[in-house]
Amino acid sequence: MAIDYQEKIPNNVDLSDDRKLQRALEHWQPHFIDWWKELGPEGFQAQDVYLRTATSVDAKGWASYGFVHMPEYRWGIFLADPVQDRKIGFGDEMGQPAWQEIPGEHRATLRRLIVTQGDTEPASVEQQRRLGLICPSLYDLRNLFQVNVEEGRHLWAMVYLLHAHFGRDGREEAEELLARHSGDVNNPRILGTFNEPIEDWLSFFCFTYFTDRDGKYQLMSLAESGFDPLSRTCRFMLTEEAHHMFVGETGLGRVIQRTCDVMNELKTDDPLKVREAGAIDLPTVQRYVNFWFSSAVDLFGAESSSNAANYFAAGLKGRPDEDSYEDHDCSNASYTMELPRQDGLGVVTEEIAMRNAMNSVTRSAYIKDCGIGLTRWNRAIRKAGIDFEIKLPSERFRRNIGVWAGFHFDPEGQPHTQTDWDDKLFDWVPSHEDREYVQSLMVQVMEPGKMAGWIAPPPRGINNQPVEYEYVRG
Ligand code: BYC
Repeated sequence: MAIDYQEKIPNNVDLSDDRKLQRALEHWQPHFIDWWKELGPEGFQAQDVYLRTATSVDAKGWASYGFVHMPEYRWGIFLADPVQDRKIGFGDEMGQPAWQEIPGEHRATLRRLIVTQGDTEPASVEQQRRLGLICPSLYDLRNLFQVNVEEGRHLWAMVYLLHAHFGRDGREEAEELLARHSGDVNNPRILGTFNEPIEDWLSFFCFTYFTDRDGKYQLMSLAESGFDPLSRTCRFMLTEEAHHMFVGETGLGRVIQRTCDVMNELKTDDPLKVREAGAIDLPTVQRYVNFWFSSAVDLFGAESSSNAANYFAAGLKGRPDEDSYEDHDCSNASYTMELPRQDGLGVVTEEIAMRNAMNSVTRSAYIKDCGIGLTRWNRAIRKAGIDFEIKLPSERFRRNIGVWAGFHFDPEGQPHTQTDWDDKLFDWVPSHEDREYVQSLMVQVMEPGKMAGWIAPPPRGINNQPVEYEYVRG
């Protein structure tokens, strides 16, 4: 379906046929624009940015690039094309036709899931809003803004579902999505990670690598939903998530490459000497990885969760790639879960019902996927002849949600006493000095093709443009 970009709200959902819904969304739109201007990217609202705009849901619709002022980026609502006669693929109602309208008994649960998903999108824009002022290059600046405008559209997608299917409570929830703010003590964002400040680009790259990958896994789970409009929205959003993770993986890869180059130039593996030369030493990169990975691992919820069991039983939220499993009912299956011994100084196992273990199943798939980038970075480190390996910490490390919360397990998964933990924590996560050092490197570079000294240039530009292209103008 072609999308009319002259409409106030470009969309592929026949909005003009539903005047009430159109009016409700047109009422929300100025609130969104005000929020974007106030809490979106600082300092670049009037610049021309070389952005990719999705003009349709097929592969061809992804090829549209052009210069846009961010507040005028078209926030089209998109649903992936419907699958004919789609059926619910798991749980107690498996094989029944997917719902086009929400069954009354699932209304509150679906609303909660959609609101939780929707809340993360503006949260991440708020977290990243000052990064433009300290960008390492125009190429990176443009990538940041591409990520930001797409999060804006993901918010629109969730708001569309709330307005279209939840009546007055949906409209109220949509307003709340703009009222909660990342890090606000009185009205914070719903999930922990989305209240963590992102004040430097190393954190941004870790966030897009680890947190956006949680986005991928949660969207894959919701794409399995028996509520078809949610499934179609998430399928479309997933196409954008890949670029965000690319920004994270290549960003961290370029930081590591630059560090290796400096280490080889200076023939040193002394972190202090690396810092004196203005690069980010590898142990500091590891501590940032530890911080953001452990925060992201919490986003999957508790290891054993009756919420997750209910979502699965009801057909609301499946497992990523549900088709790849043989058993889509799981009511007779079990899962062996690790948990801390009562004194916190050991690990025991327990059999739990598989339906209750769905968060653990998804988390394990996520952790495996996280490993792929590390393999690439470690290959580059080895190729540079340097003896260092970036590792994923244990999923027991620094948890605030689930069975490991309140205990003290180190990145290797070994238990510690509170005193031990307090002594060693800043060997494992960035200390105040680490953050200050990284912050000291964050100086804005706006000359086309030029890179800050702590990051290697990318191998190629965007959309066949050269690296030295002027991606942000004006
Ligand atoms: N922080 O039974 P449990 C993305 C709450 S990222 C704070 O274990 P459940 C993106 C939980 O809400 C993807 N609270 O939870 C990435 C529940 O509260 P209520 C976002 C937490 O329901 C980058 C209570 O603890 N999408 O798209 O099985 C940039 C009991 O927990 C946390 C979704 O998350 C936490 N980390 O699973 C931009 C999908 N974890 O309800 C975007 C929708 C849990 O008792 N959300 N709690 O008040 C869900 O599917 C589930 O809510 C969760 C939790 C997976 C988050």
